[in-house]
Amino acid sequence: MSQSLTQPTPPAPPLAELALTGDLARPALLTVPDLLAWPQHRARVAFECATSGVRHHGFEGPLLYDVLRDAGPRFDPSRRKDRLRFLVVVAGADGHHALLTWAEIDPDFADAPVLLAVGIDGTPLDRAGPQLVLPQDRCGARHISGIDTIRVDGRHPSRPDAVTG
Ligand SMILES: Nc1nc2c(c(=O)[nH]1)N[C@H]1C(S)=C(S)[C@@H](COP(=O)(O)O)O[C@H]1N2
Ligand SMILES: [Mo]
Repeated sequence: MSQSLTQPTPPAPPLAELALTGDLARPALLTVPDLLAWPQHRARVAFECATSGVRHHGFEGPLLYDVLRDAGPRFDPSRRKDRLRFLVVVAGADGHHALLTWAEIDPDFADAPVLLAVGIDGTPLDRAGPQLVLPQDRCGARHISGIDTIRVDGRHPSRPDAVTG
């Protein structure tokens, strides 16, 4: 008696997409495979979660700085003070989000080796979405997984009453 040997293969879930938005000359919609176009870095990190204790992971991916710089933040790159007014809002698809300052990742300032991970412990993040990796953080809360939006924001007036329109 013959039997069907092949089951229909369920369609693969779509690739996650990351939107780079805000005060950028070149906003972009990137997949995790797109992030392989930048130089790749590795980091072994340990961080503590308030609820589940210490975690150890190995990540690889481009520097957040390299990816955002290529999106063209709307500051004058030759003026260091101009860059100090920019924030980077990193958000997961579940709404968890954190703010970094541009100066935190800028080589002229704190130069933190923050990664936009394309893989965790050897597993690609193509469908889960990229993950923020801050090797210098003791706490795990900024290791945002499933990032779907990174917004660069340079609209910070020096005084609240200076806000216009
Ligand atoms: N998208 C998203 N990322 C997140 C969180 C979250 O709630 N949503 N929690 C953070 C916290 S509090 C910790 S400690 C780490 C936990 O990482 P792990 O799941 O690899 O242990 O993920 C971080 N990344
Ligand atoms: Mo946590």
